[in-house]
This record gives sequence, structure tokens and C-alpha cells, in this order.
Amino acid sequence: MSDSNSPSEPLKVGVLGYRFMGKAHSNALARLPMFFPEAPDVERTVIIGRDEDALADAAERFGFESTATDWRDVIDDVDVFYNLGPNHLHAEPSIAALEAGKHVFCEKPLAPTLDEAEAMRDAARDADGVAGCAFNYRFVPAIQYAKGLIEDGELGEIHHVRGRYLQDWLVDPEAPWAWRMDKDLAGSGALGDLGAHTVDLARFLVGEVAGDIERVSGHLQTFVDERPVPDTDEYKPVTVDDAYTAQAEFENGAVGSFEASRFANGHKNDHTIEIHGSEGSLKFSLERLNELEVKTGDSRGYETVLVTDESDPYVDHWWPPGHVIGWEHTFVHENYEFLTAVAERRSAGSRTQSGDSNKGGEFHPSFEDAYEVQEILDAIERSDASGEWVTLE
Ligand code: SOE
Repeated sequence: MSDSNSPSEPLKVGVLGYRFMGKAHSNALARLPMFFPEAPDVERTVIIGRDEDALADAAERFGFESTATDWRDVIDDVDVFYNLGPNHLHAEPSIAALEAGKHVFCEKPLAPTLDEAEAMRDAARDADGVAGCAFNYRFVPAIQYAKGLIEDGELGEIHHVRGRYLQDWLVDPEAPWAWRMDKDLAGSGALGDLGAHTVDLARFLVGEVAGDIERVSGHLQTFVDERPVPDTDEYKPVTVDDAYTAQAEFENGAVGSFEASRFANGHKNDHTIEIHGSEGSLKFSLERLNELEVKTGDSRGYETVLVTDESDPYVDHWWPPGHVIGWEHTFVHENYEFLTAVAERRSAGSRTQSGDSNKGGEFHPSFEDAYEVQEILDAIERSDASGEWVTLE
């Protein structure tokens, strides 16, 4: 049994999932001691999955001490549980881990359904552990710089928030079927996988000044209804959206327009956010993540700001100004913040009975934040089904 209350011991981490996200987070854990020496000590204790050979290979390459094929067998051996599995595996193991007093870091979207997301949020409210959702794009230095500009009033009153997340990996109708195309396993398609990032970033960037999203209108579309199952002659139905578009209204009257697609021919991982206010505007593109385009004051157009100065968020941990960072660094930053919150919570002892975390150890995006994103995704789906605008509670 791991001693999760001993601040001097390294944090024992168990990771469920060894594919794309397993690799991204394991890389982050390995980088932390070198680039963020003040981060808590971490032991990569166990990596969890179904395929024993693939697990053994992952454990060796990603630096884990052991493997397990059932999370239930090892949950007591760790202090922190990373849930990086497919969306349908988010709720049960995360809730069990929180109930066992563990800290939980879960990939996005929080869950396939709003009900499961609510159960996860409630478990987090009742738990002593930190519960974080891995919306990694919050941890791009240029995004945090943009948030600072908006909250300092440089853009004035916010009128427009525009977010697009474009990929093209399904444009070929014979592209293979995968769990991400199944409603029971994924919850939704482009909406949950990509739109969740956009909605989270929109709330993160303008939430303080424009308020919450109050109502939405959405449209979901599936272009190819069935796809070949790899290594068989079978086709399986696609039961999620390939693309969505949505309009949103913020509390202050700002207008949001969001879209994502897996059919945007020529776009690989193209996430852009544009914000226009009474005093200025800004544009961010993930494909140029070290830059922010900003128009403020009397300037007649946008200026490209290279967000790689030592004073920019996280940059002093890496390279001198102008020596750009990449997508994988966002995982290092979020792991640093999450594990620091865990270590603080551990030193402070558990939360007070009211759930008031006045003893430190807060991490955002929390399960609460991720639940609020999920409410908006759910409202977009309900709007598509009804053909009406949906008001958020
Ligand atoms: C696949 O569409 C995917 O890997 C998403 O699941 C990630 O969240 C996004 O960052 C990149 O695209």
C-alpha cells in the first residue's frame, strides 16, 4: 500500500494507457527532473493496459518499473493515477481511485456522457485527492500570455470568440474504424475530441471578462456512415459526428463561433482561436504555437509577438529567447502544475470537510472545469437534435 501522506517520499504514479497519450505524459514525467528541478519527485511505478507484450515494451521505453493488466490490482500501490485510456474508461477507474484517496489526472473529454462527467465531478468534490483534467493547450506559453492581455483589459470589452479545430484523418472513406468513431466508447466525435479543447480554451481565455457561455446552437454531421475494421472484411457503423459547428452567446453578450472537423482536407492539427474586443484583437494558431498575433491601441494591423522571452510562462525552464518549443512541452507544463498541486495538497493534509481547499493544492482545469465544458458539449448535441437554441442552466 502506498503511503500517500508522506511528503518526503516520491509520488508513485500509475498510468492507464500506453499509446498516444501514454507516450506524451510519460515523456513529460521523464523530462520534469531535468527541466523543472523544483517539481516533486516522481516514481513511474506501473503502466496499465490490456496487451502484455505492448505493455512490456512501453514499460521499458517509457521507464516504468512494472506493468499490470487490471487497474484494480494496482490502484493501492500508487499515490497518483493517470487515466489516459479511451473515453469509456474514464469514469469507473477515476472515481474508484478518488474514493481510494488517490490523486487523479484524466485525459479529455472528461467522459463520454454528461451523467458520467457529473459522477466524476461529484467524486472529486468529495475526495481528498486533486482531480485534474488534461486540457494541455492551456499550458502553451502564448495562450497564457493571451489570457494575461485579455485580463489586463488590453482587448477591452470582448465581442467575438472564434475557435476552429481542423484535422483531415478521416477524409478517406476507407480510413479504418477506431474507437473514436463509436458513441458508446467515445461519447461524440469531432465535438468531444476536438471541440472540448476549443470550448475549454475559450472559457479559460475570456471567462473572467466575458463570463460564462449562456446558450448555444449546434449542428453535427457524419459524412461516412461505416468504416472498415482493420485486419477483417467487416465494416462497422460510425455513430459519432465527423464535424460540428456551433454558435454561442456569452454572459456579456459576446458572440462565439466554434467548429471542428476530421474532414478538413489539408489540415492536420490546426487549432486556431481569434478574439476581438473593443480595444484590440488577437489570433493564436497551434501550428505556430510560439507566436501570438496581437492588435492593440492605435496600431492599424496585427503585430506578431514571439512568446519565447524568459519572462513568458515556463520559457525560462527551456531555452534562451527565440529557441522555440513544441507540442510535447505543453504536457510537461501541465504535469508540472498538476504534480505541484498534488505535492502541496499532500503536505497540507486533506481538504476540510466542506471541500474548501483553503490548504493549497489547487489545480485547474479541475474535474469541475471539465464538467462545465461537458455541459456545453452536451447542450450543442441537444441543440442539434432539437433544432433549437439551448440555454445552459
Ligand atoms: C486526435 O484527434 C487528437 O489526438 C486529440 O485526441 C487530441 O486531444 C488533440 O490534441 C490532437 O488530436
